[in-house]
Amino acid sequence: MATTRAEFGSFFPKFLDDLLSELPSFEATPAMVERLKTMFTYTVDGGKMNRGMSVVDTVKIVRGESELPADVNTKAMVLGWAVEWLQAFFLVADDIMDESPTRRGQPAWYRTAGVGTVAINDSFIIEAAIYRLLKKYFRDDPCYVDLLESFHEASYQTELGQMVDLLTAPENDVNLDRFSIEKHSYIVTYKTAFYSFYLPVVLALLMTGTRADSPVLAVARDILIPLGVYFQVQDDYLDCYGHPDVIGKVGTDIEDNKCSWLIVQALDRVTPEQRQILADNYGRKSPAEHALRVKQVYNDLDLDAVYKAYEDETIAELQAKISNVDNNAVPQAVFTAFLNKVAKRTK
Ligand code: DMA
Ligand code: MG
Ligand code: MG
Ligand code: MG
Repeated sequence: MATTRAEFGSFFPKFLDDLLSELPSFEATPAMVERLKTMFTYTVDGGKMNRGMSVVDTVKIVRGESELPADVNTKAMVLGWAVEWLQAFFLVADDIMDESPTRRGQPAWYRTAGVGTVAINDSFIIEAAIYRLLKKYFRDDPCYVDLLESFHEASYQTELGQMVDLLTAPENDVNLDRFSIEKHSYIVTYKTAFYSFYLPVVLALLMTGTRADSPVLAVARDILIPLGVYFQVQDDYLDCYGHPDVIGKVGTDIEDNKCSWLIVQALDRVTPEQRQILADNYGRKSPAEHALRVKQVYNDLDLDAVYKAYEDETIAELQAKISNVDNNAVPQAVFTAFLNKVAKRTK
C-alpha cells in the first residue's frame, strides 16, 4: 500500500528531534535549539511531500512488500525526509533569489519577522541537516558512500540549473533572443528533474541493494528525467494559470524575466506586433499592467490549449516508455506511481 501523507508526516517530529537533541554536542543554547526548531518546522514540514513519499513507495515496490519491516521502514523514511530537507534547502534560497512573496500558502521564510537575509545561512543549515540524518542512520551501512554521493551529485546538478535559470533572467535586461526550448530544457532538467524524480528512485534502489554503477539506474534515468521536465513545465504553466490559493504561491516568472515554458511557446507563435508587446512588457517588476499585457498575448495565442496538447502527448509518450521497461530491471509500477501522481496536476 502506498504511504499516506499522515504516515509519512508522522516521522517528521522524530527526525526533527534527532537533529535538535544532538545540538548540545555543538554547545547550542536553548535559544538556538528553539530557533532551529522553528526554522526547520516552517521550512521543511507542510509541503506536498510527494518527493519524500516516493522514496518510501519505491522501496515498497522494489521489495514487493505492501508493509515494510519496521527497521527498513524507518530507513526509507529517513531518505524520504532527507529529500524533503534537500527540497527545503533549495526553496528557501529560491524564494530569496526569485523575490517570491509566498510559499505553501504563507509568507516565504525570508519574509517572516526577524529573518530576512539570515535565511541564506538557514538554507545552508537545512542542507547540513541532511548529512546529520544520513550519518545517524546510515553511517555503518554499505550504501552510505553511494547515498552521500547521490545527494552531492543531485545538489550540484540543481545548483547548475538554478545558475542558468538566474543568469538567463537578468533584472532590467530583457532580451527575448536569450530564450529557447534548448535553454529551457537544460534549466528544467538540472534545476528540477534530477533532485525531484531521479534522486528519490536512486536512493530507494541503493537502499535495497542496487549498486551505484548498475545499468538499472540508466533505465530509471531515461524515464524519470523526461517526467521531471514535464513536472517543471506544469510548474511554469501553473505560475501563470494556476490559482495562488490552490498552488500556495504567487507566480513571479513574467516579472522575473524567466525562461519559462510559456514564453518559449509564445515566441514560437507570435506575430511581429505581439513580439513587440512581449519585448516591452516582459521582465518588468511593476506596475502590474506589464504582466497583464504579457498574459493577454498568452491568451490571444491560446497557450492554454497548447499546454493541454503538450500534456496529453507527453503522458502518452511516458506511458509508452514505461511499458517497454523490463520489469526485472525496475518494476514498471515504480514509474506509473510517479506518473499518476504528476499527470494533470493542478497544484
Ligand atoms: C524551482 O524553480 C527549482 C528549485 C530548485 C527550487 P522555480 O523557481 O520555478 O520554483 P517555484 O515556482 O516553486 O518558485
Ligand atoms: Mg521560484
Ligand atoms: Mg526559481
Ligand atoms: Mg516556478
